[in-house]
Amino acid sequence: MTDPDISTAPLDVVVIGAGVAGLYAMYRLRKQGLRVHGFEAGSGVGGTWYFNRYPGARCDVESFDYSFSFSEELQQDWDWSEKYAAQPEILEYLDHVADRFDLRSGFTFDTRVKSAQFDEESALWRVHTNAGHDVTSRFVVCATGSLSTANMPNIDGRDSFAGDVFHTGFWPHEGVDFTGKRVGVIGTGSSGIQSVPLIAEQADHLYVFQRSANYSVPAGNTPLDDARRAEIKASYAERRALSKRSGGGSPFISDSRSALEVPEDERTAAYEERWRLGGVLFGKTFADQTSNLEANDTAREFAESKIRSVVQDQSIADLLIPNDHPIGTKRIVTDTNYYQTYNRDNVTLVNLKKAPIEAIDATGIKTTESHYDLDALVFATGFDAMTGALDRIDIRGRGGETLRENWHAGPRTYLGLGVNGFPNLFVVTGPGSPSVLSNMILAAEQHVDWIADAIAHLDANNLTTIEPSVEAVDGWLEECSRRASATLFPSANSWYMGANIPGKTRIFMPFIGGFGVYSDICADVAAQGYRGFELN
Ligand code: N01
Repeated sequence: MTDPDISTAPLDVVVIGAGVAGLYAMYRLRKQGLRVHGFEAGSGVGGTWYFNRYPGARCDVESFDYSFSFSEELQQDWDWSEKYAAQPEILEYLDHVADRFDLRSGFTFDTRVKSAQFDEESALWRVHTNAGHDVTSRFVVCATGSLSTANMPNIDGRDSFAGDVFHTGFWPHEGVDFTGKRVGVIGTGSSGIQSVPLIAEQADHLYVFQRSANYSVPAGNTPLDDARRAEIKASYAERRALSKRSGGGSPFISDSRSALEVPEDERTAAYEERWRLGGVLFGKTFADQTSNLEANDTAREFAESKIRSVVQDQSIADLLIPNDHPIGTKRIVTDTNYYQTYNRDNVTLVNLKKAPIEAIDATGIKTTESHYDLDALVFATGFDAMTGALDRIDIRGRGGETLRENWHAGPRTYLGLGVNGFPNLFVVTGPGSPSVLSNMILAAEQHVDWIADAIAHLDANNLTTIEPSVEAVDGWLEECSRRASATLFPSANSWYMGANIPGKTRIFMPFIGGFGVYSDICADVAAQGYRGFELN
C-alpha cells in the first residue's frame, strides 16, 4: 500500500511523529526543498497534547514560551488566554500551526512505524508501518517524543477489573464523567497531581494510591489580558533570546549566589517570591539548589512548610511530604489546588509505602491492609521515558544491529542526535540532549534546525551519510555522566534515571549542562565540519 505522495522512491526524509518536533521537522525540511513524509500513530497532530487529555492537563512552562519561535507572524498573531495553557488550548494551537503551514498534508495518520532498516548497499532506510507502507528514504527523523509510551505497571490481576480503566496518557477524547463514582488514581507524579483535584470534584469518593510523594508548587496560573499580551509580544525577541541562552529554555535566570551565602530573610523572601510566581522554576531559585544538599535543604524546608500550611490533617501532610529525594531532582509538579484536595471529605490518601498493592480484582484494589471498592481506575503511572518509543520500533542499522542491542546498557547517542552504527538516523530531543529538562518546543526547533543544516551540508558537498563515531558517542556519554554526577539528580529514583521501569538500565539520560550551553556545543560541532561525525 502506497500513498500517492510517497510512491516515488526514495524519499529524502521520513519523519516519525506529528507532535511539536514532527510538525516543525515537516515545516523546516520541506522548506529546504526536501521530499518529506511523516507517519503518526494518532488521528491528528499534537503528540503529547493529542493523547494526554486527562482533566487538569496543563503545561508547566508559560504559554508565551512554550510555543514556536520560528515564525514572528505566528507568535504575534496567536493569543494565549492563560499564563499556563491547558491541554485543549495547546492542541488548538498545534492544530492552527498544522493548518497555517499546511503540515497535515505531509503526514499519514493512524499509522505506526513498525520497523526501519538501513540498507548499507543503497545507503537508504526502509521503513514499514502497521498499515502496510513500505517506503525508502535517505534519512529518518525520530520525532517520537520523550514521554509518549505509557507505563502500565504489571500488577497482579490488572486486567480483571470490571469497571472503567484509564491511563492519563491515553485519555478518551470524549472525556470521562466520574459523577457518583468511586474512583482510584494510582500515581502521584505530574499527571496524577494535576488530575486529582478535578476528579475529586466529580467523584463520589476518590482514593489516591501514593507510592512516593512528589514536590508540587502551585501554578499561580492567571488569565492573560490584552495589555499583558501586548507587553510580552512587544518584547518577544528579547524573551526568546534569553530563553535560548538559558538553562531550561525559558526566560529565567537563577540567582547565581549560593542559597547558603544569602542571609536567611533574603533567601526566604526569594523562595516566597518564586512560590508566588508559581511552578517548576521554584527548583531553580538559587543556582546551587540541585547540586548542594545543604542548599537544597533550605528550599525543601520552605516547600514543606507550605504543604503543612495547606493540609489540615498533619498526619496526611506527613505522607504528602517526600522523604526520598532532594527537591527538584524529580521534576517538580506544577499544580492547581492539589494539597487543598486532601482537605475534602471525599478524598482518601492511601499510603502504598506502608501497605503496597497486592492485586487488582474485579471490584477494586487490594493492598496488604485493605480492599478498596472502585467503579473506575485511573493509571497515572507515567511513561517509559526517553527510550520507550524508539524501543518499540524495530530499528536496525549497519550489519542488522538493532537499536535495542545498541542501547541495552542505556541509550548511546552523540549529542542526543545521532547513534553510531545507524547512519542518517536522527533523534529529536532524545537521550543525551537537554530534552525533558528544557522547553520542549524550543529544544525541538534547535534540534531540527541542526538536522536540516546537516542534511543541507551533505547535499551541498555530494555526501551521502552522516554517522557519529564510536569515540564521539563514548566521549559524549562521559560528558553527560560527568555533568550529572556533579548534581544531586542521580540520587533520585526518577524516570530521568529510568528508575520507574522495572529492569531498565539506570543511567541519567538527559544532558544536564543547560540548553544554551548545549546549543553552543551543537553549533560548534557543525562549524568544525561536524566534529565527531563521519561523513561519507
Ligand atoms: O509520571 P511519573 P507522570 N504502583 O512517572 C506511580 C511530564 N508531565 O505521567 O514514584 C504504584 O512522574 C509512581 O510512583 P513511584 C513531566 O515531565 C508534565 O505523572 O514510582 N504506583 C509515580 O507516583 C512529568 O515528570 C506535565 O513510587 C506506581 C507515578 O505513578 C512526566 O511527564 C503533566 C506504580 C508516575 O509518575 C511524567 O509524569 C504531566 C505502581 N506499580 C506529565 N508504577 C505538565 O505539567 C508507577 N507508579 C506539563
